[in-house]
Amino acid sequence: MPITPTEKIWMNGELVPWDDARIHVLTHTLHYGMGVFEGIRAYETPDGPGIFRLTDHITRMFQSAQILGMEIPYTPEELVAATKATVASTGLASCYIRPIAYFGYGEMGLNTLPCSVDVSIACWPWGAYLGDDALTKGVRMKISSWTRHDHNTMPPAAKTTGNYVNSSLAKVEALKAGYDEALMLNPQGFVSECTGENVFVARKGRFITPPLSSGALEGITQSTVSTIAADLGFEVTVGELARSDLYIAEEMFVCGTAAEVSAVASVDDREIPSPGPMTLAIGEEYHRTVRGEVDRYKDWVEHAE
Ligand code: PPE
Repeated sequence: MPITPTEKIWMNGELVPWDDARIHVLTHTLHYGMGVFEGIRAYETPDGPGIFRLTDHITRMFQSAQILGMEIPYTPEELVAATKATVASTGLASCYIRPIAYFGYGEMGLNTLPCSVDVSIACWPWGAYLGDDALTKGVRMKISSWTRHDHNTMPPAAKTTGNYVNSSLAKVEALKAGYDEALMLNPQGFVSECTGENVFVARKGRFITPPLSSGALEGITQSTVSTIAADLGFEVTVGELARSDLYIAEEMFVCGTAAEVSAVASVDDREIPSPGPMTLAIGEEYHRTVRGEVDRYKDWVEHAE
């Protein structure tokens, strides 16, 4: 999806003009994929842009860095404040936010220990990730020929730049085959997640979402949606899903910061009732929640001071 430039990007402590946010071609992470990043959304609210679960996203970024053995030269509080300042500098009512920490210029070779760590935060307006009607019409999914990373190959719990080679291969394969998104199985053959979303499948009236051990990212939307679903009176459990569970799903949706709640209309051309009534209720409540319209979830919406 195209990027629309905004005014400023935060780079290593400073807000610099958009066009000046450049890096050297010998930047370490460009070569070896050892970077950690986040995808966050700010939504329009009557009190200005509300950044949804900002602190949780920054916390996960530090956990991703911890897994890589990367020391981010800022505190989480500093990056929370920097994110708010970046959003405020654009004057946008809503946007997508992309913080990234990466090994910088100056060292080459696989040893990251001597490398500097650089951090930047950019934001820009971004529309619906899987299409405007993803909640109401549903997306067509294909099980990928690519397998999700094994825990001892690439750490799936870390949101690292390098992990997305796997996701991009699967995404492009699915798009070229005429589908909207790919579903990834892990090396044991169980459902893990999509290229950029977690998965929820309804069987026998309750939702099942795969555990972290399946190789899925610990999704913040997955956690939000699990809370919303339970509060709406739907049962949600964490559990293993086999391929055939998807083919006979009563309802299915995928969720992520970018994709929000998107219904699934079919998997490998097996149709799934879409959007199911539970999916629709959860998706609509998510829509209100991120905009600060649901009192009990208001603490998730973080405003610039
Ligand atoms: N799994 C993967 C692999 C993933 O990339 C995401 C986010 C999720 C699950 C859902 O996580 P969360 O956003 O915390 O609910 N994917 C980001 C988009 C990837 C992209 O760059 O494109 C996102 O939603 O921002």
